Amino acid sequence: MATELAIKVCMIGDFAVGKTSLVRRFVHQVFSDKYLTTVGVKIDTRTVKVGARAVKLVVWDIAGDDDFDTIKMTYLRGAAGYLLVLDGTRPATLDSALRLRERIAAELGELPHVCLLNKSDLSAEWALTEAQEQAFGRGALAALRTSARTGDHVEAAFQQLAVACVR
Ligand code: G3D
Ligand code: MG
Repeated sequence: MATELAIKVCMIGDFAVGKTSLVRRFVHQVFSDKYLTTVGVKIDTRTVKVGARAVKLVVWDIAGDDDFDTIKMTYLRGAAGYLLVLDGTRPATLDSALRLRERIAAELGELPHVCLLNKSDLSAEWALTEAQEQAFGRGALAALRTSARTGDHVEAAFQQLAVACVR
């Protein structure tokens, strides 16, 4: 087995877009007991394969209801990349995602990220135009419609970020 490489990736996005649910789905297990309660962050890990390499994704997720306008950019320190999540049934979450991405770029420079248009299972309530979806995906490694409920594209989102981060 090749030496395991560990990389930090962060979940970014407005409140209730599904960040925690996506991590739970990806990690396939009950919540880990690794809490950093003092900084309000929860950390889960899962190892994926990138070519012949084992890559341990160390996934940082903000606990509770904290919104990113109040969170410090130190959350992202040392991150190789991030997943930028919106809720496809709530267009306002696109605005917050775009704002967050700008802030990250301004403070930390361009970081690899994958855009997740989450809650794709709620197709009847989908509220984004094609133009909005394109704007969201611009500059990202990929933009994927995901569902933490059905698991659709969740695996692919984390995998694509892992591939880009070890390249
Ligand atoms: P957050 O961590 O970004 O704040 P959560 O978001 O993961 O806590 O999810 C917020 C709510 O959205 C939860 O509902 C969760 O079940 C729901 N949710 C997350 N992802 C999906 C999805 O892909 N599809 C659907 N239909 N719902 C999703 P509750 O009701 O528990 O608040
Ligand atoms: Mg959460």
